[in-house]
Amino acid sequence: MGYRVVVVGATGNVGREMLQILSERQFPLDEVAAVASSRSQGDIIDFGDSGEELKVVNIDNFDFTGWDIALFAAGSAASKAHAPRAAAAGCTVIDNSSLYRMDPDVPLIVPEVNPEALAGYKARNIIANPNCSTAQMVVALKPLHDAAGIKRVVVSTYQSVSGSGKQGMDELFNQSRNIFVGDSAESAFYPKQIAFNVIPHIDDFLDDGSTKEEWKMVVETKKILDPRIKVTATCVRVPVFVGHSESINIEFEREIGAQEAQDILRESPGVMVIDKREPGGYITPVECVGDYATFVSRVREDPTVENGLNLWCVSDNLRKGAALNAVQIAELLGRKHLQKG
Ligand code: 11C
Repeated sequence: MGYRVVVVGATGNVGREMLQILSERQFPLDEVAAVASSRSQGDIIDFGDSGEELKVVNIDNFDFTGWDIALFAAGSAASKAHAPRAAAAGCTVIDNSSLYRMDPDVPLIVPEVNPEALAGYKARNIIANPNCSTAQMVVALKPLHDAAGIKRVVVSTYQSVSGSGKQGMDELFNQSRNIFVGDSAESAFYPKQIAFNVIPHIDDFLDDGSTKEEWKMVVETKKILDPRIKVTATCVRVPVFVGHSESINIEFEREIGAQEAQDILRESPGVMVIDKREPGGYITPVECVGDYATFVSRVREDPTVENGLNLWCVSDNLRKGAALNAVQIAELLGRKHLQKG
């Protein structure tokens, strides 16, 4: 006996990836529903590579009664409108939006990092999935924190356009082509030109001059990993289609060498170390697309602070940063709390 699973936002970048990952990981399913806004009602979409097709159902008419798990990937407004009624109908919500992440009654889970926090999910019957840039960073930080105690993290991100959805991907594609053939480089979606450029601005500005994306990395890392860790972030959009990269500087309580950190990371769940210290002996975003791992390269000591390390971290933002993490939460939920059969 399997689960009845709903994917909300099934026609978007992350929703499609959720269907693909449910199918490729052979999640034990009795039934899967593809749900989206009225605009997509009746569309036929693939259930991953399974060969099965799904007819998209309008979220406004969808009754969550009798469904076990809903993976929401339709943005905060849709989560606000529909997640509470799904949860109240007995369908456990795993929400990919930022809406519930900092709610003290909603666990914010990365299965490799804080699976024990899932125990509190029944308070609201909602579980939150972190921001993509946070998810990959905490997977790399957790084993190092266990080994030497992280005091402070300084992170700069290089985030792909797929993080901002299809419109971002379309703008990078069209603008690159237009510039190449000598047409206008006008931006309609991003605040500045994204093709052949970088933009130090993701999400809204806050009063202190940081952006909401940077704030999310700070508060989500504290909630998932350890509230004592100090984090400061600069988040930058780069002209890459898929794959977020991060340059991370870490200050530890105790001494930890680069070799020791590499050895620890090699043994850690969800991490893949590629660090040959030669041309090409590191990972770049194009190589991580379609993969489950959080890749770590360029591990080296930072002699400018006591017990400091630098590393480079890359992951598929649509997978570990979103859809894969959500499906892993569903798997954990099934194993620990919603056993079937
Ligand atoms: C980006 N990290 O790359 C964002 C996308 O809070 O879930 C995910 C936003 C979020 O633009």
